[in-house]
Amino acid sequence: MSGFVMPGSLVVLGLGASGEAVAEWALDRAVAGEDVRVTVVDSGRAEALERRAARLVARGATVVLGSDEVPSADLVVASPGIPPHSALMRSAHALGVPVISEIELAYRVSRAAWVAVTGTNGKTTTTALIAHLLREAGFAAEPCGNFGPPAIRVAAEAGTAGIIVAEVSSFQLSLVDEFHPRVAVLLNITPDHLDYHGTMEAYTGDKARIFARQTSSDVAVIDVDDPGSAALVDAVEDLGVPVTRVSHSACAARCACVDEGMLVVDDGVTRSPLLPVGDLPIRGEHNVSNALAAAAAAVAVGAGHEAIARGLRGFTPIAHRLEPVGVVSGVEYFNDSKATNPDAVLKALTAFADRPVVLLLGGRNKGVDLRPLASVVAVRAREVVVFGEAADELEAAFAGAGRGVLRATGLEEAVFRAAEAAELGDAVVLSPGCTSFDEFSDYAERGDRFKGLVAHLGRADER
Ligand code: UMA
Repeated sequence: MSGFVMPGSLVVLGLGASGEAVAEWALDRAVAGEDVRVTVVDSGRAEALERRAARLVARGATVVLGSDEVPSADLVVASPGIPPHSALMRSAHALGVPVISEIELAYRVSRAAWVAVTGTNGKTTTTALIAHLLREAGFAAEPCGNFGPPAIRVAAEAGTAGIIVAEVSSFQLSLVDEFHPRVAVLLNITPDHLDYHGTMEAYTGDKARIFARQTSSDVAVIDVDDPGSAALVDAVEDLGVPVTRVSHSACAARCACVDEGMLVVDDGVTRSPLLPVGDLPIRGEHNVSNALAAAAAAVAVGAGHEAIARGLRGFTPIAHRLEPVGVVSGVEYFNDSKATNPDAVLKALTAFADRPVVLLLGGRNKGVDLRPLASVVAVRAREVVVFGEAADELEAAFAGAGRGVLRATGLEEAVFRAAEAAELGDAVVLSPGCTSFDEFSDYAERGDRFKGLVAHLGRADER
């Protein structure tokens, strides 16, 4: 425990995965004899919330649903999805007590070293990959955070020899204070979550907080091919933090780059080729960047080059990120449901330079201008099917780019329209560029539904 003192009264904002984990952790501490009273407040009233609330109440918590009033507390821990200007968050700040994110709480509670990964896209793959590479090198590394189990669950259990590898979102970073990762990775910054942060400046500012407490004993890994993240290098170096640059172009000391077709890491002393780009099991140019960043982070922790190369070769792509889900009538289907912003879609398209794509775009827009996406996709995709709440906006954006689209109401109809439009050898890619919340509870449910629909097409094809 890094000197964390349990507050007498703790209020948790939001009863989703994050809030539930914080409340359970605090209740466990109460059972262990610590003096803490736990209250959870959620603005919603859904049935799933009632069930979750009943479980916590049975363990001694107070749960208030359907309210934006935060009762007095010594410490408030906010779920990441609660917007800064929401009534609930305003009420919490009005108390005048510390309001922190779950990731900040997990950091304060833990005794392990942290590797933290942020960026608009690629966080999950890179986080999973770093944990995989570190395990391959013999470290006790645990992935958690925005992806995987909530960080508080993992942090509370990890010992001093453990390494916590956390995917951290801008939402989680917006409420950190002491958070101080030994290795901090920034992959890219492109427009996303503007409905939450308001402006790109605010979004970038929250992402940059990952470096705020780092010192000359730490390492920052920053992708310099992405203009949004490259713009922060000078400020991080001004803090005295050594920066490992990530790039597709050959670079000098302290970098992870592609040099003559090989992934190379250079720690400032030794330059080590790892493996040919073509041997990576994950597709697309963005995954080359993710692999380089992961390798640089693993080097910074102390992993050996052989273990890193072995780990990169043996990594299994994760679900909902350009996940191959089957071939029906000579057409291959890919589930990229986690692509919820335009940049993620553009990155996904780089994986299909070798064949025509039928692209499924739609869902709920996060306040982002979709027109630049339409102008690129209009040229790149054989066919585009738009669906969901953003369908009108997408159709108009494509009309502006001089191109028609196919329309569908929801995902199911979109899949069937894509199957009709696809030709032998095409790839049908669900890379929606929007959130799933108009039709599903999250991107995973949307991706699973997509996989089910493709399996159904496959069965129909066999008959
Ligand atoms: N709520 C309120 N008042 C509000 C807004 C929300 O009470 O004004 C309540 C809702 O009624 C709901 C709860 O807050 O009951 C939901 O909290 P949440 O949105 O923080 O969701 P969790 O289930 O706790 O999941 C969060 C992350 N969600 C978000 O950041 C939106 C999960 O990341 C993360 O896996 C989980 O904590 C565990 O750490 C998901 C995500 O979409 C995958 N992340 C974004 C992304 O990747 O783009 C950042």
